[in-house]
Amino acid sequence: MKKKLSLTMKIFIALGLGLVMGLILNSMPSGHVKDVLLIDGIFKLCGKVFINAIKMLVVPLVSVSLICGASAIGDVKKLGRVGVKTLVFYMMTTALAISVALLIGKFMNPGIGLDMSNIIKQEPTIGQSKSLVDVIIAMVPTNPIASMANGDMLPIIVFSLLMGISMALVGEKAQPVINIFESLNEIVMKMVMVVMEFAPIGVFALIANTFASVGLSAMANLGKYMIAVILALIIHATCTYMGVLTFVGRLNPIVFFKKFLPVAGVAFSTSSSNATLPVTIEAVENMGVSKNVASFTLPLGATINMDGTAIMQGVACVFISQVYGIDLSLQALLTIIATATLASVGTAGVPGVGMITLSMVLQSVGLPVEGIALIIGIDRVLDMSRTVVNITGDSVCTIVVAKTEGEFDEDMYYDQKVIEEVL
Ligand code: DAS
Repeated sequence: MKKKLSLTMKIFIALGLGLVMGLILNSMPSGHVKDVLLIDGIFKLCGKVFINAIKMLVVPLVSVSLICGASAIGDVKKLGRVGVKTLVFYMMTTALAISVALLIGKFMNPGIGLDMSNIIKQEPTIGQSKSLVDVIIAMVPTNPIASMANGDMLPIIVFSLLMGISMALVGEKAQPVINIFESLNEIVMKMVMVVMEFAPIGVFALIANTFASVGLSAMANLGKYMIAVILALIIHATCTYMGVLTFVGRLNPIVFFKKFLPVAGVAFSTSSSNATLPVTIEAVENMGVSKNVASFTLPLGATINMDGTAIMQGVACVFISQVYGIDLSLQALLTIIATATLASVGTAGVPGVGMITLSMVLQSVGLPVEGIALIIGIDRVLDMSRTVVNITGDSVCTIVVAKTEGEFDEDMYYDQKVIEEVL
């Protein structure tokens, strides 16, 4: 029976065909077929429709998933000490992840040399005309519906978090509404998957259009972008997580990484934290974490903790700002850190979700969402890599929190078989 091509394979094929088509068009002289029928016609139509579909999902995805996420963790009393510790750990490592990404992006300058500013000029709305006080005031919406209608992401995040936490604090009486939002969250996740099914068409059109305009020169910049993301992922996974295991957990990190390899393989191949969750829970319990901690903190992490995704978003913001010739002020960088950290709170771990929340982070600092067209073609490879970092962060935080709570069997972590192999 003919094996169905996976979406990942279809996107890779679309990427290759779009690249070839774009380079052929770039080498051709201007003409009616090239410019009107293809570039301004078919490719622009398919590319813009796909980008619009991604932008269409931002407000429902972020607001519904944040309300669900916050209602699940909102009642601090119910959450307990373990939950609060885990939450603090997750938020801190995500903020650190995106800071590392912004530094690597500023150091490598992946977007310098590729000028797309003639295609679109958009000044960032944050950090240029507003003081930090104004930015913070603007985060609290006077009319949340208007904020949703205008796609003002920071006020939407604040309102959604407050609503979710309030639902948790109301308790039983809010349960019918919580159930509705949980159903809505499933529906929105399905909408993400439906839109991502059209990714091959969108990627082909966007890549063909981009390379028809800028030619091979974009290859070097996209290569630098990929290297910057992967470098930041490696730095975060090794320095941050090894440091946390060594200095906070007082554990040998090599043992962890050795035992975690099979889980990393599942995450890489599925590009989904949610799909990897059963394997993650089993591996972490085999490393000595008690079932009741692992079965709470890991599903929580698969939803609210996405260090790898935050890293991609940090580098992508720098890349897109450079490509469009837009300087990011310190306030814009701080807004990116806040938005990407908060945005990851409710976003479930499914393939491609990072691209959708990226459009939200871009909007929060007024960067052109159209910049996604440049990187969406290669995003699948990066999605596989960053999903590995996402679940690694969940697991490292879980182990350290379990150890500080006395819910950890160190003998299981250092079981003899592993020591002989590793040390
Ligand atoms: N694929 C997502 C995950 O499962 C991450 C992302 O899309 O950025 O964690």
